[in-house]
Amino acid sequence: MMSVPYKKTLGMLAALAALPLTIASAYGESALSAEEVAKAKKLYFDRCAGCHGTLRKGATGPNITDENMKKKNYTADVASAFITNGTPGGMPAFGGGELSEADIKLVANFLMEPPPAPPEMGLAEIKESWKLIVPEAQRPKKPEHNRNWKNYFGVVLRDAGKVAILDGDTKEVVNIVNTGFAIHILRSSASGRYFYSIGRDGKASMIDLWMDKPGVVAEVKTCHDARSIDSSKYNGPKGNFEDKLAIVGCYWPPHIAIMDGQTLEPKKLISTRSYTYDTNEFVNEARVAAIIAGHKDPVWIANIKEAGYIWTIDYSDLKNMKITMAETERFLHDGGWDATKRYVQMAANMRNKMVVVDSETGKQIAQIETGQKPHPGRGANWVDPKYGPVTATPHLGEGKVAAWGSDPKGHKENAWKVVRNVETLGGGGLFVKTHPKAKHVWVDHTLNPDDKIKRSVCAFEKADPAKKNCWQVADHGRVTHFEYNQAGTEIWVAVWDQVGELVVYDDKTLKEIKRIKGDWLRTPTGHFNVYNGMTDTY
Ligand code: DHE
Repeated sequence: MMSVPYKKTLGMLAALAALPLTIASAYGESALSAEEVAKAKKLYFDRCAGCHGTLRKGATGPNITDENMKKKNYTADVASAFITNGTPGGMPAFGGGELSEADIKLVANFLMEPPPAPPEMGLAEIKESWKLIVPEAQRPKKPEHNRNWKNYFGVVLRDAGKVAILDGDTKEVVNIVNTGFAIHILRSSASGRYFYSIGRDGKASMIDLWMDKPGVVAEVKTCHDARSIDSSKYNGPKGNFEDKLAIVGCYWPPHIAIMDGQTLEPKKLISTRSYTYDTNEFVNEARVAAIIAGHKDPVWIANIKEAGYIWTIDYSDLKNMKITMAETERFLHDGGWDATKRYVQMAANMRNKMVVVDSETGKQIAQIETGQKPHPGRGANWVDPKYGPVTATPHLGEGKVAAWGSDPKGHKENAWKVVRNVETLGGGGLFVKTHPKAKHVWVDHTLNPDDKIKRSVCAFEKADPAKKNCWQVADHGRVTHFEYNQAGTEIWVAVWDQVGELVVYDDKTLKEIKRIKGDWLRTPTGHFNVYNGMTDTY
C-alpha cells in the first residue's frame, strides 16, 4: 500500500484549507442508488465506523456527520482528499491501492448524506445465532496432546476471519480455525484452556486448546459490531468464577453481552446508551471499548467510550448486578492493569490522557496527561531503576513512549506522574510490550505514514532506557503488536500484509530467532500467548 509521508500530508491539509469551498451535491435527496448506498455502508462499516462511529459522531476520529461536514463547508471532494491521504493525527491513507478511487468517491458522497439507522439486536436474536458445537460432556477431560499448551500463541488472521494456533516452543502450526469476520482480538480464559475470540461482526468463538487439533466448541453473534471480549477470572472468598462467564463489549448496538463461559449461551444484555459524564448529553452510540477482567474481585472493568465512564461491573450476582460508574474522560479506548492488578489505566485518547481507576472502589483516582493520543494496547509494566514500578503507553500522534509511576504505596511521589519519555521514530504507535522476566520494552509505529517507519520497531532497556535500538523488521506491510512467550525470553511481532510474517526475536540479544512464513499467514495482526493472557502479564 502506498502511503504519504507526514510532510506531504501536512502540505495537503494546508492546500485543503486554502480551497475555495462550495457545497457540491447531495445534501438534499440521495444522489446514490440503493446499490451504491449498500456498498458504501459496508465500506464505511469496515473501514471508518471504528474511529468515527456508526452514527459518525466521532471518537478516535472527528465528528463527520453530514451536518458537521456542512458546517465546515467540506464537500465530497474534500472528504475524498482526507480519505485518500490520511491525516497526521493518525488517520491512515486509504489511497494508493488500499481502496480504489471509485470506492473513495463513493464513501465521500455517502458522508454527505445522513447516516442510515443501523439495526438493533436483542437477546432472542442473539440466542438464535448461538451454536454449541461440542457440549462440555464431549470435550476432553485432559489435554489430548503432550504439547506445552500454556505456551501456545493464538494469531489473528484478520482478513481471513481465522485464528492460527501455534506452539510457542516449536513454532509449529497446531491448527487454523474459522472465527468471525475481521477478527479483532483473542483473550484467554482464567484456566488458559479456552481462547475466546471476537470478530468485528460481533461473533464470539470459543476455542478448546485441550483438543488434539484445537477447534471452535461454541459460537454466538452478540451484536453487529464489537471489539472486546474477556472472561471471568476471579477465584477467592467470594466464589470461584474461573471460566464461568464470558463478556463481549459491543460498538453497535451499544451494549454488553454476558454469556456462559463454558458454552457461550447468552444470558444477559446491558445497554450502555447513556449521557456524557460531563455535559449529560444523551449519547445513543455509547460504545463499549476495552474490557478487562479482575483477578482480585469478581469484576469486569469496561470503558464506555463516548460517555466517558469506566464501569466496574460486579458479576457475582447476575440477577442483582452492581455497577460502579466512575466519571473519567472521553473518549475511552484501550488499557490494562498495573503490575499488582489493582489499578486499571485506560486511554482517553482524544483528550491525550490516561485515566486511572482503583478496582477496589471503582473510583477514578488520577488522570495523567501523557502526549498526543495515547494508545497502549494493554500497556507495559516494569521497574524503572530510578522511579520504581511504572506503566507506559506509546502515542498515535507523536513518537514517544511515556512512562508514569504506578506504585502509589511504595513510590507515592511518582504515582500517576509521567516520569520518563522515550523517543521513538515517529507517531502511529499502537502497542508497547514487556514481560517481568524481559530485559527490553518494545514499541511499534504501525500507523505511521512513512513506509520505513511503519515497518520499524524500537526496543529499549528497562535498566537504562537510553540504551535503545530501532530497526526495520520487514520491507512490506505494516509491523504491529507484540507478545512474549511464557518465559519472557522471546518476543513475537507481526508483519501485517496480505501474506504476512511473524518474526520472533530473542529479547536479551535482540537477535532474530525465526521468521514464520506461509500462504496461510494472511493479514496477521494481534497474537496472544495463553499464559500471559490468563495471568494478564505485560
Ligand atoms: Fe483494535 C485492541 C478498537 C483498529 C488491533 N482495539 C482493541 C481494543 C479496542 C479496539 C476497543 C481493546 C479491546 C480490549 O482490551 O478489550 N481497534 C479498535 C477500533 O475501534 C479501531 C481504532 C478501528 C476499527 O475499526 O476497528 C481499531 N485494532 C485496530 C487495527 O487497525 C488493528 C491494528 C488491526 C485490526 O485488527 O484491525 C487493531 N486492537 C488490535 C489488537 C488489540 C486491539 C491486536 C489487542 C491489543 C492487546 O495486546 O491487548
